[in-house]
Amino acid sequence: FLSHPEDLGVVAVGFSGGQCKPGVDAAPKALIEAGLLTQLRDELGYNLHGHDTVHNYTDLMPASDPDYRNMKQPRAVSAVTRRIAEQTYSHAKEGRLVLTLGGDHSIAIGTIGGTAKAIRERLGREMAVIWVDAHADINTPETSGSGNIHGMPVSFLTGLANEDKEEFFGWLKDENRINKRKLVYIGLRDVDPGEKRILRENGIRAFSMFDIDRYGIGKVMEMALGHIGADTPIHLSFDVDALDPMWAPSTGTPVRGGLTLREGDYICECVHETGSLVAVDLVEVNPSLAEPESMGAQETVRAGCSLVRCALGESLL
Ligand code: EXY
Ligand code: MN
Ligand code: MN
Ligand code: MN
Repeated sequence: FLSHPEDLGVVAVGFSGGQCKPGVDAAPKALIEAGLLTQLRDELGYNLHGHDTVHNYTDLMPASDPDYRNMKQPRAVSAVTRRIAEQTYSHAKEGRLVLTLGGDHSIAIGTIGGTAKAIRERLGREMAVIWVDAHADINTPETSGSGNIHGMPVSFLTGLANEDKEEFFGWLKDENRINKRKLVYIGLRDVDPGEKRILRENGIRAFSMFDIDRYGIGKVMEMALGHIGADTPIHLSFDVDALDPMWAPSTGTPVRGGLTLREGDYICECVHETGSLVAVDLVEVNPSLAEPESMGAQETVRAGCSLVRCALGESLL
């Protein structure tokens, strides 16, 4: 699905407005300083585009941003994700593979919104999304208990949440949205009651940690990719909190009982192996949340680098 599979469009997003803990905006810098982009260029052979800047979108920050429909910082998140959508769109429109380094998971409104539109225009196809996360991030503004938008991106992307006003995600159009039948979750273990109802009522395919324990990650990936169907462009949105805190402690909403690093890498390897990957997000690494002496921040950054390298083909022999 890529006309330039060796060309990688990089969007480094230093943004934390989808939740309340500072520090997740420092993740792209930490991942890059750990050598991620150098490895992608020198070891995996990608030509990088757009990798020289970490965007913080300060020009888009509103002077005041009161809650709207229970959403916190709605104008900032809407404006930033709108800009991100333009960035991922222009890479994907060129036929490049797109890598976005977050940032909190609200940014997926932009990353997916932009690639979905480009894939429609370039290939006339609906793309699938594999959402790897401890959480479902499918609250509507009304079902959310926290008001944090990083718990809502999937509801906006699937059209389950709607809003007409430009400054509150009204810029999202059908061309930016994804088909809920082509959405698959992996790794869920902390899903709000309202989200469970949404998943059930909409028949959304989800593989929880229960399924991974029951079937093993090999079978789960077979079923997940089977649901999407062969020959469908795939956007992989990987929240590092899908990993167990043993591997990724430095993240805003850690939940015990998660994926091993090896299971996370395996998910990424399987997606790479399809040959259908068009975009990858890595989000929710927050280097400032672990005790400095615990090395938790470095461990989490290292895990994040490993996931991205696996998604981009490191494991091929
Ligand atoms: N479901 C909770 C909420 O909506 O606030 C927690 C969401 C955490 C979201 C993290 C990024 O995956
Ligand atoms: Mn090329
Ligand atoms: Mn998430
Ligand atoms: Mn999460």
